Amino acid sequence: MQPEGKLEEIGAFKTLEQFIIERQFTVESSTGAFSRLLRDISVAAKLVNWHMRRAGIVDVFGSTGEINVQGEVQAVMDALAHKEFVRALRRGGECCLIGSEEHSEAIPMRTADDNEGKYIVLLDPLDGSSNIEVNVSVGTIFSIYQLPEGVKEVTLDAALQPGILQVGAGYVVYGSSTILVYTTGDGVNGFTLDPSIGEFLLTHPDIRTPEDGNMYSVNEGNYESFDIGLKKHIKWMQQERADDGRPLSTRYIGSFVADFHRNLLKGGLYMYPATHKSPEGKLRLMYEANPLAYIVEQAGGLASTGSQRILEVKPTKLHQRIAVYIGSRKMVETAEAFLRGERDLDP
Ligand code: AHM
Ligand code: MG
Repeated sequence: MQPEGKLEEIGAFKTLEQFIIERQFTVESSTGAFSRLLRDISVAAKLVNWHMRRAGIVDVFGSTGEINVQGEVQAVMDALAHKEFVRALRRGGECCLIGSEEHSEAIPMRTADDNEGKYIVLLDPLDGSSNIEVNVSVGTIFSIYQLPEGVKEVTLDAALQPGILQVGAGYVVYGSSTILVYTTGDGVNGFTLDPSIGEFLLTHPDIRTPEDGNMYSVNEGNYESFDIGLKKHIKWMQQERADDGRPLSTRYIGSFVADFHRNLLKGGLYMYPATHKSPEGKLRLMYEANPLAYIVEQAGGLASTGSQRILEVKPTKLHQRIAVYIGSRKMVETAEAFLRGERDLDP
């Protein structure tokens, strides 16, 4: 039998659905469409979670044999996650256009007899999918825009908006537990999936990221590619000093969303600069960098290309790549100063 204390504990948490509805009532003109869109996203996340938890038992490892638009091998789970999100958003009817890492073109959702949906959803259905087979955390990242006023025909152009115009953004980490974190520009809140009742419960209200941290995340295998400012910055973080916490620790999972989540809660800096292999950076602006940039700023942190605020970059294509420096405010500022050549190693 469940001890009574435990039952009370579950009852004390607010569900994601309750939270969304409470927030909806604070917006006078709200029609509930946005709340329904968030619900659709959370349903898809639960379905992806369900697939993930059975990975290894049913055959969802390996590749589909397809090469995705990024020129990368598509994992079976990538394709499954993409399908679940598209299906949930289509069923829900609040979304007019989807842009997905797993699909070369934007996917129109409106049909002739249904002209309602006014939200654009851009997503990476399964970020870090190369980690699935080895039981390492992966995630979903999503970004939401409103269809601009007066736009009748919904094409990719409608989605090519800078990140500052996002009306919502979030991610899900399928890790030791499954957590959904999102913002609508009014703080950042995190909800842990309770598998016994199938509900996301508010476990991380009003997340604030530490303004400084002692962890940095970068693929140092690419060191030879880094420019001199970044090389110095990394060496500076590795210098041993008794008074300021250096050397810092390296933490790099290779799932952006999982590295980001840890750094958001603990304080830290994630960097994916341009490299010889990926001269524009590896991460995608529209569905990786922008949503996490919105969240980190809402939590008190910063997100930069190294020289510009990510949220102000005007996108030109759906799968655009960009260099990313994201995390605790002081750490991003220090990275930018090194990149500008204003900082140097300590003597
Ligand atoms: P993906 O969206 O195809 O999974 O690729 C993005 C991933 C990020 O999750 C991760 O941080 C990065 O690529 C890792 O790249 P690398 O192996 O070059 O360090
Ligand atoms: Mg990704």
